[in-house]
Amino acid sequence: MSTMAAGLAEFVVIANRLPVDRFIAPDGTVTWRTSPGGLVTALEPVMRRKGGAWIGWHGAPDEKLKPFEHDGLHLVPVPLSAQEVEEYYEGFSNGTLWPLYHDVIAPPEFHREWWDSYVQVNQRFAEKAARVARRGAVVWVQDYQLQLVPTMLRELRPDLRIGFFLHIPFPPRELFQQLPWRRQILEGLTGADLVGFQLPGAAQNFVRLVRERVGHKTHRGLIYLPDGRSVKASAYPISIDAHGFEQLARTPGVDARAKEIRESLGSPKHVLLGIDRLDYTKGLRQRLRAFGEIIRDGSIDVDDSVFVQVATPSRERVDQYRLLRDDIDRLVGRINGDVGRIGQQPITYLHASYPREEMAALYRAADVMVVTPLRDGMNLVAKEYVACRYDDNGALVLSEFAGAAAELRQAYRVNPYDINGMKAALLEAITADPRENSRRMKAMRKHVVDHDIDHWATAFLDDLTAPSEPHDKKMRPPGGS
Ligand code: GDG
Repeated sequence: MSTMAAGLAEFVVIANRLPVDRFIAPDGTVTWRTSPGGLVTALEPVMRRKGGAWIGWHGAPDEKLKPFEHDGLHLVPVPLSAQEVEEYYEGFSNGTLWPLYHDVIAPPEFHREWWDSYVQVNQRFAEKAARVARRGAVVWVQDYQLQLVPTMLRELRPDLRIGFFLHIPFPPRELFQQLPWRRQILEGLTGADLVGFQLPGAAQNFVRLVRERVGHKTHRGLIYLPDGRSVKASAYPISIDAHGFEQLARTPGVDARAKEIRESLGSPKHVLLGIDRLDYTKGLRQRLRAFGEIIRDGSIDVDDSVFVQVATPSRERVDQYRLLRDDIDRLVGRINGDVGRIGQQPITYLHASYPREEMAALYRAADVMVVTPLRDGMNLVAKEYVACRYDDNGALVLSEFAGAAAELRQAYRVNPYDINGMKAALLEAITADPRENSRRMKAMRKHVVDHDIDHWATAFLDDLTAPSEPHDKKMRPPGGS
């Protein structure tokens, strides 16, 4: 931590949120807890080794906090006012960019005040990073809330090596072009030396848009800027701490809890599971309808099968999320009312969030994991399920619109818009020969173990820190295509 003692970090992560949550005890004592998540797990060792700092909002509006140490991490809080939370975060990030980048499943809203706030908050993050980073430091900016930071930061600190990773999809031009501030976003991102996406298609969408909208020359995944700098755009599919999940799944406590869960569900033959943030991109409605219909059709018996759907509360102050909650409440009620029997509810719906141990126990308890987003950057739940199936049992039903589908090729693949197709895939997964499921699971587990979160972080950071020649020394692309 010697570098931080001097107040300057060699490695800086910038994300909308700090990786901690605050708890205030009844006696007023304040404690911080590291929020469990792959990103912290992956970056913690690098942060420790390099004397790193993490810059982000701490989660409470209208409050300024000094930088502090927690669990060996140097945390630098960025304040947000209540109005900025409403305009920059709930507004532009989650009411404009989120739906626009997810196939406009919900209509994005465009408001000029939201954009102004987005610019102002991105500038604040960039200024904070400019003060915290040591000369020549590596700075890694995370996600859609901070797309202007790379260029803003480069203007303040041209000596830095700047990387950006987008956790959500990057849309095709037909959709992206709706954005009134499309050019500013593209220019914001090209401030980075490396722009990472979940899938190659997203990197291609980005490069093409930069060529068409900003007018820079490009060649494959490279963008050539007029100042001689080049920007690389490439795919780095994110993953999970596979080893950590497997270890957790193997603990006797989790094993016992998994058995208990099955018993409390009435020891059915088949337990199906969905775990998602309650979000309109996750395809909850489509999957519940498909399940309700296979019971109604008599393809499976209500006494044999239970669907457990965990919907973690999310973005509850954004209108579309409130409406979604009511919508799903009604649908679950209708299906349970239509096809349930006394003491036999086909859907167990839980609007709550759970500790990691309980998540692992649910993964262990489920015969079929149902992951059916309408659009998803990656989907870590699918990978977590696979990592927890150390006995190679269980089946994964996976939407082809999740980034994870590119890697988990042995899953039962579905188009979530095709309810009949989804019914068929659910039935296939439920009734498959266990040896077939085991063959599929083994292959998927190998993939997740070999491509874990460390693999992801190392691949990105290696590329970010690899020396790049200025492009005037390189072969110019023929005709600048
Ligand atoms: C975005 C992109 C991309 C959920 N409920 C509980 C809980 N979780 C954890 C899961 C998983 C994570 O939250 C959710 O990750 P996903 O990838 O499934 O989805 P998003 O939140 O939409 O994440 C996505 C991801 O960023 C990473 O780049 O994959 O495409 O949309 O880890 O386990 N964890 C606990 N209790 C819960 O109730 N402890």
